[in-house]
Amino acid sequence: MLPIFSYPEEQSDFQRHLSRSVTFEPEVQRVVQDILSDVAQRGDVALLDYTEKFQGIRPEAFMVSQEEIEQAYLAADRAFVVVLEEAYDNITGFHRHEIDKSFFYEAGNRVILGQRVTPIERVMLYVPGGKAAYPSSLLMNVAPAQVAGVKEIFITTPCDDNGNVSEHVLVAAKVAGIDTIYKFGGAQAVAAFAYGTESVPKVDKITGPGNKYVALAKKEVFGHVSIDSIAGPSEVVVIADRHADPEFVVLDMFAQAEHDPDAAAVCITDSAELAEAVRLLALEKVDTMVRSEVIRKALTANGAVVVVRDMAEACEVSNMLAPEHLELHVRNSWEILSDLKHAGAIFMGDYSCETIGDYYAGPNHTLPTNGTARFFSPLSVRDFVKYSSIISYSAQELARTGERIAAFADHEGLQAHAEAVRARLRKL
Ligand code: HSO
Ligand code: ZN
Repeated sequence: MLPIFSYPEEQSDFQRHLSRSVTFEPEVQRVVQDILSDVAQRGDVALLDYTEKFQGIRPEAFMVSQEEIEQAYLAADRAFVVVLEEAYDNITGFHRHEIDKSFFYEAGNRVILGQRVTPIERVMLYVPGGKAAYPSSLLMNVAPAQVAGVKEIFITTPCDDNGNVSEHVLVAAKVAGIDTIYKFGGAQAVAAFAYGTESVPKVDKITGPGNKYVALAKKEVFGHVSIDSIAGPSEVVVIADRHADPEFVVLDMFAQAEHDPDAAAVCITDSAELAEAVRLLALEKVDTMVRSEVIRKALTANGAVVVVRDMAEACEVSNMLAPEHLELHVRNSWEILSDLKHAGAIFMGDYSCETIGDYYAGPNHTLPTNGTARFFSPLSVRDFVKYSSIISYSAQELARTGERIAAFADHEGLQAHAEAVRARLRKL
């Protein structure tokens, strides 16, 4: 568990150790495709059939009732409700800074050009069931959609054997003001909202994490509807110097590892002493953790400590990994920020652990995974709007430029394009 590599000497060993690929097995692809086309054709009945087949329950109602939501809310621990409310306010507050405004400008000669921003109208947010039913993820998906102005937000989450959904999810939904909650999960739920059924509305966009069937179903319906990114196994990189506290480093690596046996946690340090201390403490502590088995698996398969010669090299290695989460346990984290090019979220200094970002601070915890921070960004308000170009031309400007535009069309051999302009020029 947690081998130590030195960089650059052992760069290729370390890269081999950490290489993870996200591929969907052909069997999963076949199953998902069947589900998608069946739900597209047979609607509600297919949705219920697959729910019965995979979960052993045929829910009587499609949606959670208002009483169920109220009951869950009243039964919830008050302190839990309060922290959910605070988190929701923080997340909403952060996302308000992301609002893109429409713009219009005068381009001369009474021409007006612009871009108008309008919200996507209908969105479905998928919330996984079982142990991974995270109320935090519900808040992280709902808040930016609301800030964007999405009118209709639906949640779907798989129900248990008795037809009930996670109370924690219901409480979070109540805090976020959402009361349209469906009881379905899996690829069949994605299909239902992508195509619409008798009882499930067709939406414009589907967001939220899920297992490999859900992820592949989202990928398959992309284009028919919009989706957020496909979340892969997640990771944390901790850059630490000799001032770092090994206990903080280890617990932050464990926090990532406890999510999933495929999660990755890497510490990059210029101190051989700290590297050794982190490894030893991790070995000592792992068995004391409730999820020790998952942590051990993750840190054995995808855990590493990399010893570099200086902070410039630490940044180089981090940029190579393009991690989802990047923590800087160094004396002056702001000093190296500009050298860090690719990361989903960057946590500055010893007191900014990932947990704070996962639950509470405000920025979104839905982040690009598996090296995709090179080209993807955190979930944001921008994911819930779309942009329309506005073009308002004046007769004067067309008189000035029209013949050139028509000639451009001639070069493409598109006569009607050219004539559309020349017809106007004749009237001027
Ligand atoms: N670290 C996860 C989010 C999460 N953590 C939810 C706890 N609950 C992915 O960024
Ligand atoms: Zn987490």
